[in-house]
Amino acid sequence: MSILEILKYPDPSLKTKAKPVSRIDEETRKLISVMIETMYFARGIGLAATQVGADKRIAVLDVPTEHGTGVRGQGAGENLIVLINPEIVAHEGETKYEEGCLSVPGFTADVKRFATVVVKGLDKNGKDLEINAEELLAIALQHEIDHLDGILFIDRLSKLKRDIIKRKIKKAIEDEKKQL
Ligand code: QAP
Ligand code: CO
Repeated sequence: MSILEILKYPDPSLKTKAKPVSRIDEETRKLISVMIETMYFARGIGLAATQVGADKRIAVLDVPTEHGTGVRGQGAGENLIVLINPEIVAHEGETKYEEGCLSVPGFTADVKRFATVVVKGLDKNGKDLEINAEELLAIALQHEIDHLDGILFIDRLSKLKRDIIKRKIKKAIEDEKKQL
């Protein structure tokens, strides 16, 4: 078991645009396995390498769905997805969902996203992967790909809402410091 620290807003490393993985070597495989352990330990449904300070385009997700993800046999969890170098290649519609993030603990906000996405990438073995996603999985994929581009869900809010939530988060961090 190996758990990594999850970086929290306003850590500047969260703004990093992560670099594509060119080779799935031992180091990449190790990173993937600790990311999966870290996501489950933190009770998250998605985690991007950027959130653990790794400059690589890797995301892990385990989104609960009624019908499953359509991507099976990848790992331990029925819905576990390991995505390397993911890209949105098609999208449709628009939806709004109250998102949270392990890097912005305790805060949520309504974020506008594409309703459906087609995401291409590689699985943990370097095999081509294409995911047709809707509902929560579509949202989670967009949220995680954003992380790999250095974007947090709060960056997707209107300037007014963003400024309000950023002020609240900074206030909460200050209050937490005073408690010590
Ligand atoms: C990304 O988010 C996501 O504030 C994954 O106190 C977000 O796992 C996918 C979490 C929205 C789909 C929709 C957040 C846990 C977990 C918190 C997460 C918290 C504890 C967030
Ligand atoms: Co997040």
